[in-house]
Amino acid sequence: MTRCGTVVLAGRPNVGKSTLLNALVGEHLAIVSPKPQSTRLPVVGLLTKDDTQYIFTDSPGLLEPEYKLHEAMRAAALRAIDDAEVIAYLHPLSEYPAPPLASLAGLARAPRAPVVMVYTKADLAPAHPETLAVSGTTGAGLDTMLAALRDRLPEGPFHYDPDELATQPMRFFAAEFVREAAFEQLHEELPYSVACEIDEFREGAEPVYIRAVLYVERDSQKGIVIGEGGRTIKALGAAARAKIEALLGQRVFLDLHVKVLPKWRRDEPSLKRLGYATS
Ligand SMILES: Nc1nc2c(ncn2[C@@H]2O[C@H](COP(=O)(O)OP(=O)(O)OP(=O)(O)O)[C@@H](O)[C@H]2O)c(=O)[nH]1
Ligand SMILES: [Mg+2]
Repeated sequence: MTRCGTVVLAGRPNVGKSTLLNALVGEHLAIVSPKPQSTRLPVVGLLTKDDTQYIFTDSPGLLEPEYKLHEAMRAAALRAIDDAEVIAYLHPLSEYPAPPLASLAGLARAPRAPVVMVYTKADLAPAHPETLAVSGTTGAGLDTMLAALRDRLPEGPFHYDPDELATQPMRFFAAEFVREAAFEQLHEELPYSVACEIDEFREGAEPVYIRAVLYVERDSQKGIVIGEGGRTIKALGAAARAKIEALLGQRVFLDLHVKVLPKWRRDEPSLKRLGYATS
């Protein structure tokens, strides 16, 4: 009998959830950044290995909301935890031991699904006996983690073709990779004011034509994102295009524009339009 089920990767911001999703799936699906709070929406990655299909969900980091976007991120993370059949609770090994997930997440009671404690960034800290520790960077511990998860997954048929890696549309990843490039190329708080919307995605064309709008919150930010003579937006677009091409496996023309959507992080209709639903 095969096994198949959903596993959420949950934990504080910056503990390495997205890096681990990518390492498990073997593809760069989820955006990664040294800056915390880079993931805003869950990203699903599939791994089919032997008799087991793992449906992983990378979730936004659990945090204390300071504005509406944070509330949407927290709601999305809690929903992903609620929906999962197994919860992989991630915490850096250097900060052993982890607080209980329920207290970290501010849950009224322990979550319904079984929790597997996974210590991350094992390459940065000395080993602890009896702990499951992994490194998304080196790949250490991944097989042990998969075996522990497998034991807790329900028996049942696969939900997806074993060759599939992702479930979300390419335009979702395109918008995410523009954001990842923004996290890499823009400084300090600016990446947090960046959102991306894909206006057009013409797949029949060669190269694939993608028209994207990068939103910031203020006019002054727009100037910085564009840069002197358009230098910054050009570099950002080139980096984003390379990421999209790598996943799509096709050449891409990325038509990237910068616009201001005033205070979108605190504005419910703007959040909704950008796909960050709060409820
Ligand atoms: N050395 C080392 N660094 C890691 C490892 N996993 C993640 N990192 C780094 O830690 C930082 C955060 O990684 P992410 O994968 O973006 O963390 P996250 O938990 O998804 O963060 P949010 O989405 O912001 O909540 C990045 O700079 C990663 O390169 C690891 O196993 N070893
Ligand atoms: Mg992340």
